[in-house]
Amino acid sequence: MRAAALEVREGRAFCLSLPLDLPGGNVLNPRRHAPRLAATEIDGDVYFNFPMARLDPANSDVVSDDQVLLWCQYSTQWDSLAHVGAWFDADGDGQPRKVYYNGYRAGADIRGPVDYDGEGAAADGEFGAAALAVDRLAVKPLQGRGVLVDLAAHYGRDRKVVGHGDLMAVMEADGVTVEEGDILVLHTGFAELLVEMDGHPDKAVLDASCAALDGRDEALLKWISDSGIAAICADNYAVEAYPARPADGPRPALPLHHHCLFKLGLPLAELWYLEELAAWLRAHGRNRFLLTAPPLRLPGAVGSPVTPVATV
Ligand code: UVW
Repeated sequence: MRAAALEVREGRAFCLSLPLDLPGGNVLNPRRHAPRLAATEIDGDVYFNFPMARLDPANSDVVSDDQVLLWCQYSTQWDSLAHVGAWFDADGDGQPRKVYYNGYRAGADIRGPVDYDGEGAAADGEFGAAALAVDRLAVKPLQGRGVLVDLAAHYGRDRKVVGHGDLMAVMEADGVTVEEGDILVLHTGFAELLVEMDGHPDKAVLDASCAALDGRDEALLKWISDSGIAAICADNYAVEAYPARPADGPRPALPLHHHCLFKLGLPLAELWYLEELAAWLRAHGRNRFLLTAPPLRLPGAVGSPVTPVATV
């Protein structure tokens, strides 16, 4: 944390969030929708431009307040460790079970409304992650030294599945080093493309654009483990290329998520907006900054919107 604070030299801050109503529509991920805002109500009165004189003629106030239906991972977001688990023999009894990081169990700890495989369904009021929820990152709170790797500066907007060799080459060319505890931040240009699409994302163009990590590259996964980084944040859709490269036999569909969220306990963040920060860092020959990015302190949630702030 002290090392992160020492990166604050100019006292200038950058917002690393997209407007939370982007990408727009739901072609990027059909199960996620833009936030739906509405006014609050009480006793049939809508509290928007509400004249408080209706309660007492002497009142001069006018009040608006609102509510939101929020898909937690629609836009700029954190994925908690409760986001992706696996079938795994955590007890060593030869019986794979549905578990998450550190052996937390589907059903007992990560409580869903549907009993898919005998894990049990959450009773009323019990839904959500009783362990590993995203609010842990708010309580901590999530802050540290961000280190930006500017993949977009090297690959432009071409589709590029980035393996260990590619990442090392970009880092070496730009003089980037990461140390234990750093937060790796990957600029691919994907979020800028979304901004330009202005709420009407073209899935075919997005699928064929920008860099994404190769989750099937064992050397890359090993480097992530060995580097000791605390989290990976990217401006693209899933940090890793999805769908992943084909592989035979039983295997995770999201191999980088599996490695980071399930095996390492390393949170992932997606759809961050990095254009201005990346340009400023490049212009000033820097790649490190203080990153402050706590999610919502929303108990039980698996993911969360976030308004990350980089201070340089
Ligand atoms: C995918 O859905 C591919 O990734 P995530 O859930 O992490 O956004």
